Order: sequence, then C-alpha cells, then structure tokens
Amino acid sequence: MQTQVVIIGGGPAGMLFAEMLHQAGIDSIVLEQRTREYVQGRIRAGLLEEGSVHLLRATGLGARLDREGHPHHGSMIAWAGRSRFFIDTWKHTGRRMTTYGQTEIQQDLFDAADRRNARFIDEALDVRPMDAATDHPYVTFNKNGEAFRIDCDFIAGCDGFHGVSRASIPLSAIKFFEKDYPFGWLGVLSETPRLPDVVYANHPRGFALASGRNPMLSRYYVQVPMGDRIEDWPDERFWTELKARYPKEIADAIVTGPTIEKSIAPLRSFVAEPMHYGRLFLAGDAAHIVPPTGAKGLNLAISDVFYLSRALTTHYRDGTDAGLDGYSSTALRRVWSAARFSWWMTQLLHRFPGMSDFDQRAQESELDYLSVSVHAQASIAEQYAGMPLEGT
Ligand code: RFL
Ligand code: PHB
Repeated sequence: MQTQVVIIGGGPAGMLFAEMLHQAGIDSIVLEQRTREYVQGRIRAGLLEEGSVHLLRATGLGARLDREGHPHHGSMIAWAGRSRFFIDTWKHTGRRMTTYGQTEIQQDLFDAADRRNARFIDEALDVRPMDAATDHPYVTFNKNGEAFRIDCDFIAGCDGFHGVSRASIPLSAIKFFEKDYPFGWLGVLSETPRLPDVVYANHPRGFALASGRNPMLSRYYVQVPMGDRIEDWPDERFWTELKARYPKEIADAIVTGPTIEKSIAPLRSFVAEPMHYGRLFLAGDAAHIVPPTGAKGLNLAISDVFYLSRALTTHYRDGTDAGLDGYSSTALRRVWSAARFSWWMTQLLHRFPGMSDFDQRAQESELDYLSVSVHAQASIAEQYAGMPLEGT
C-alpha cells in the first residue's frame, strides 16, 4: 500500500489528524491495534477548551458538539470547611469551557471517516514504523494473519502513552521528563442528574471531582491510593466517600444511583523531547501525559495535530519545511505550559501521602489566597481556559 501519511493510533489525536489532513487534500491511512468498538467504548476526558471547540468546528465536527455539548463559564473549587471560589474563565478571558465526552468526539470522528470512505484499519497488529530517519519511511503490520507494508512520506505517532511510535525512537535521540504521583483517580459514570457546575474538592480524605456528560449522565472521580482495585470500591462505598469529600450543601445535591462504568487511572506527568525523529512525528499522549486535574490531555492532543497538519499543509502546498522543523518546539511550548499547570493543580488539590503539617498549612494558605485574590483567580482562569494557539 501507499499513502502520504501513515497515522499510527485511531484515538482522538489520530482520527482528528486524518480529518484535518483530508481537508488539506493530504491522503492518510490510520492503523489502530484495537477494534473500533473498543476504541469507541473507552470513557475518558470530558472538558474542552474553547480553542479546541473552534478547531473541531473548523474541521466539520461541530454539529453535534454544538447541539449536545454543555458550555459553561468555568469550574468551582471547594475545600474543607472554607468558602468556595469559581474559576471564572468567562469573566477573566471571555472564553467558555464545554463538557462533551471524548466518547462523543470519537463517535463524531468515526462518522466523519465513514462519510468520506477513509482508510481506517483496526485490529492492525505488530505495527512497526520503519526507516523514519530516511526519506523513504514505511510501516509494517499484520492483519488477520497476513503481513502488510505501507510506503509513505511521513509517519504520525498518535498511539498514546503505551504505543510503539515513541518506543521506536533511539534513546540517544529523545529525552524523557517524568513525574509519577502516589495515587490514582477512580472514575465513575452514572445515569443521574449532574451538578450544575464542575466542582473540584480538596478534603482531608482526598481529592474529588464532579463533572457530567449530559443533564442525565454524571461523571465523578475520587483520589484513591496506589494499588486500589475496582473490586475495593462497590457503588455504596464510592458514593459515601464522594459525598464525605464535599461541603454539605454540595454533597446534599449529589444524586446517587447505579454506576454504569468504573475505572482507576494512575496519575502521571511525562514529556518527550523532541516530538519527532526524522520523518516520524509524535502527537497527543504518545508524546506527553498530564495528570487529568487540569483537564488538558485531550486539548493538547487537539492542538498538537492542528500544528502538525498546518506544517504538513505548507510542506505539500509550498514545498517549505519551516513548519515541520518548528513543529516540536511550537507544540512543546503549549505542552510545557499545560504540564506545569496540571502539576500545579494536582499538588494544590490532592492529599499526598506523608504530607507534613507544614505542607498542609501551605496548601490551605494557597487556597485561601486564591479565594480572595482577583489577580490569582485571573491567572488560574487564563491557564484553565487554555493558552491561545500560536499563529492563529
Ligand atoms: P489515546 O486516546 O490513548 O489513543 C491512542 C490510540 O492508539 C492505539 N494504539 C496503537 N495502535 C496501533 N499500534 C499500536 N502499537 C498502538 N498502541 C496504541 C490505542 O489503542 C488508541 O486507540 O491517545 P490520544 O489520541 O493522544 O488522545 C489523548 C486523550 O485520550 C487523553 O489525553 C485524554 O483522555 C486525557 N484526559 C483529559 N483530557 C482533557 O483534555 N480533558 C479532560 O477532562 C480529561 N479527563 C483524561 C481525563 C484522561 C483520563 N484517563 C483515563 C487517563 C480523565 C481521565 C480519567
Ligand atoms: C471530566 O469531565 O471527565 C473531567 C473534567 C475535569 C477534569 C478532568 C476530567 O479536570
């Protein structure tokens, strides 16, 4: 087979990249190791920056997002026994946030791919990017026991944190920056009315988060120790723990019910530099992971593929490679800004094992400061709303 760009990974980064390339008249093939149904069923992110909503709209993916997404003016932070404050992105930046599930975006992307008869190959096993350091890269894989090869101009590694793309880069050509957190998030989805606001909570029992997918579908998270398993968290224990971490009036407003999905995700910060090796370019979770506290992972995946599609568009249209040469440094500026913000939100809102009394007071003092300082609130709102894309 032959194409201009082989995209490894059919998650949001890979599928959106294929759509953006198609709009620019650039041909691609997406290789996904799982089944389409599996990719579709994964429950993950929910909160979109306004810039991400604009990019999705500009790529023809706005219709259902505009109908069913829930735009709002920011999120609330509550902490034990104190007043709450609102991260008002609308007041401080004129930008809104939108809750719209990653599952829905994935569905919209598959629908768009179907409409244009895109080449999307799922259950592609043993995918290998080859000769990325040369002008003639190619990718090999197996499907249904048969071996295939695709010759291409470029390879896009959109295969998430555990993918093969980053792992194929020689260690002498890439540097990793990592930080692990000593806890995870237990997330549940429940067909119960969501709270009117997204509410983050810092409590002596640990962090909690209330979000939603639609008026009758709520999404909640609680911080859990490393090593906890789903079986440790029957529904009743989950709801009791969640409510215990919110001030009474918020806890009373939470409607409980059976959960329809439950999963535990570890929290991690990770950045790979540079985000390319020869003609292999990394985008999304393949290149970086942020803890979900800042709601940035999916938004970064979207901005990465925007930058990369713009660079490839000028490569094919004008024959200039300045965009490709600058892709990594341009993308990394936004990545590091989000990585720093996500790390900061994580240390502000979680209880860390072994935290000293001093650490505890310092955290409380920072929350107190945030709740009274309009300057501090403007700064957090600006970062939460998302920094603007360069060159737009
Ligand atoms: P994905 O979604 O992991 O997709 C990668 C795809 O590549 C496939 N793959 C391979 N295919 C072929 N060959 C191989 N060798 C392959 N290896 C892997 C995989 O099967 C998969 O289909 O990465 P992508 O596209 O970069 O998208 C990133 C986002 O999924 C991620 O950043 C967000 O979900 C993070 N995130 C959030 N981001 C936000 O912007 N806002 C949020 O509110 C938010 N909340 C969250 C989150 C992530 C969470 N978890 C579970 C970590 C909440 C949670 C709980
Ligand atoms: C979500 O709705 O899943 C969500 C919202 C905010 C976050 C993380 C996840 O920071």
